[in-house]
Amino acid sequence: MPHKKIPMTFFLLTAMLFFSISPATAATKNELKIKNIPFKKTTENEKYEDGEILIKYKKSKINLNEKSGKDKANVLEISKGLQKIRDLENLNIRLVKTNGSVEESLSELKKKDEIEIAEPNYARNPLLIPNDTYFGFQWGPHNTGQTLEIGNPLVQYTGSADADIDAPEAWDGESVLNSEVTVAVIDTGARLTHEDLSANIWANPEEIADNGLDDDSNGYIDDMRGWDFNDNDNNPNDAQFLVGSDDISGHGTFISGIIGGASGNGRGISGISSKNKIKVMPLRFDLYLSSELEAIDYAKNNGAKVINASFGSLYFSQLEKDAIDSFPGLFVAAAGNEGVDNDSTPQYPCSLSSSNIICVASSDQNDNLSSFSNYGASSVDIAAPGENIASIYNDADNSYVYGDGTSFASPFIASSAAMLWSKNPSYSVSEVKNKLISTGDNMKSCVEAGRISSGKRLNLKNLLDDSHILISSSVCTPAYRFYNPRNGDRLITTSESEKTKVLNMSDWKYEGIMFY
Ligand SMILES: [Ca+2]
Ligand SMILES: [Ca+2]
Ligand SMILES: [Ca+2]
Ligand SMILES: [Ca+2]
Repeated sequence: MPHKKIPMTFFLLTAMLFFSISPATAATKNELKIKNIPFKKTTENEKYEDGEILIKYKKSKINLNEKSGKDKANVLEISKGLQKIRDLENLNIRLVKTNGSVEESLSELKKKDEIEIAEPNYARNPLLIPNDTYFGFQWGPHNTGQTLEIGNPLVQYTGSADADIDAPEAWDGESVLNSEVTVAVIDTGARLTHEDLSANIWANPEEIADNGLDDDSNGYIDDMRGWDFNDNDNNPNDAQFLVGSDDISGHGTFISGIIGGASGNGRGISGISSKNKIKVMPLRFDLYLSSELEAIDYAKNNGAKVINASFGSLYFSQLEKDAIDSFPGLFVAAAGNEGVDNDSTPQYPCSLSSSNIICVASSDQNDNLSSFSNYGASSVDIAAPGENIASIYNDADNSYVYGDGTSFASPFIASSAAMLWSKNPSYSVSEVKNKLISTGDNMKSCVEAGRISSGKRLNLKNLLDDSHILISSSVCTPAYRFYNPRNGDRLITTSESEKTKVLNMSDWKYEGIMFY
C-alpha cells in the first residue's frame, strides 16, 4: 500500500471538497496482518443443515461406546423415524437425519429421558475475509488493531481492534441481499477503467452506446455510465480538475472505491459489498450549484437510491434544498473538515433541515472523532471511518492510496444504506436513515459522542441484522454549557427548560452540549 500523505486542503469555492489524499509513491511497507484471522464462528442468523439433528445421550442410560448402547439408540431413533448418520463417540453424541420436520423431531426427542440434549446441526460460517491484497489495510471495514505506515517520513498509526463497522460479520449474511442498488457519486468523476472499480460502475440498461441517440429519452445522449456535468459529455472519467493550480482530481475515484471497490478479485481493496451488489453512478460536476442541481436530477431520474455528497459550502441555497427534497432516496452529506461545530457554523448541504439528509462525521482507527472532523449535536447524525482510509486513485488503473476527510466517511454511510436497501427494497427513506443511526456502536468517549446527535459510529453488521437488539441510545448524560463573557462565569445545566431560559438571556453565550 502506498503511504505518502499530503496536508489536508480546502477549496473555497461555491462548494468545497472535504478531503486530503496521499498519492501513490512506493511499494507496500508493512506486511498484511490478515493471514492469521481466526476462524470465527457466528451465533447469529443461525441456520442448520436440512433434516440433521445432533443427539447427546445420557451416558448412564445410553453409552455409544458400547454395542448395547448403540442398539438402544438405534431402537429409539427408529421409533422416531430417524436414521443414523454417524457417531461422535467420544462425546456420546450421534448425528441423525429426519425426513420430517427438524422442529417436530426435536420436540419429540426432548421428551425422552435417555437424551441430555438434542439440537439442529447448526451451520457455522467462517468470517468472510475477501482475498483483496490490501484488505488488511482497510481498518474501516475490519479493524484488527493493525498498524498502518503512512507519510514521508513514515508515521505509524495503530488502531484498536473492532473500532470498525464489522463488515466481515455483515458479509456472513450477505447471501440474503436481493438486488443491486446504485449510489450516485456527485464529485470529480471516477476512473472508469480502474482495475478495482470498472466492474461496479453503473451501466445504463436502456441506452445504446455511441449511436448519437438518446435511446432512453432521459435527456442525455449515449449516457452509458453516468454523465459529466462539467464538460457536458457522456464520459464522467476522473480527469485533471484544476482549482487554481491544484489538481483536485482523484477525489471522486477514491470515494467510488470505498463504495464499489471490486471485492474478491484478488487485488486491491474491497468495497462495502463482498458480493459486488452496490454500483457507483459517477456524476462529474464543476463544484458549482448549477451542475450539482443537474446531477441530483439525473440521479433521481435514473434509479439511484442514494446520493453521496462529499462537498459543502457555508452558503445556504434554496435551490439546493428543493433539489434534495425532491430526491426520493437518501442524500448523504459530509460534515466538513474544519474541526468546527456545524450547529453554530452551518455547512450546506449537511446542515439543511431536509428529512432525507444524513450528515456524517469522521471517526479514526480508535473510535475517536477525527480531530479535523466537523461535528454538531443536532446537525451531524453519525460518524463513520474517515481517517487513514485505503482506496483507489485516478493516476493509474492499479493505483491505491490513503486519504483523510469526512469526504471519505460519507461513502461508508452511503454504501451501507444501499446495502440495507438491497436486503429490504421496500424500506422507506426514513426507515433506512433511522436504522443507520440507531444501530451504530457508541463512540469511545461521552464527550465525543455528545458532538453528534446519535453519539454513534456506523456498524454494518447491526444494520443488516434484523434480530439486532437496540441498546438504549447512550450511557452519557447531556449537559448544556454557557459562558458569560462579561465576568467569565460558566453555567452548566442538564435541564432542558433551564437551557431554554438561559438561551433567551442576552448575557450568556451558548457553548454547546457536553456529556458526563
Ligand atoms: Ca469488527
Ligand atoms: Ca440517454
Ligand atoms: Ca445512445
Ligand atoms: Ca479488489
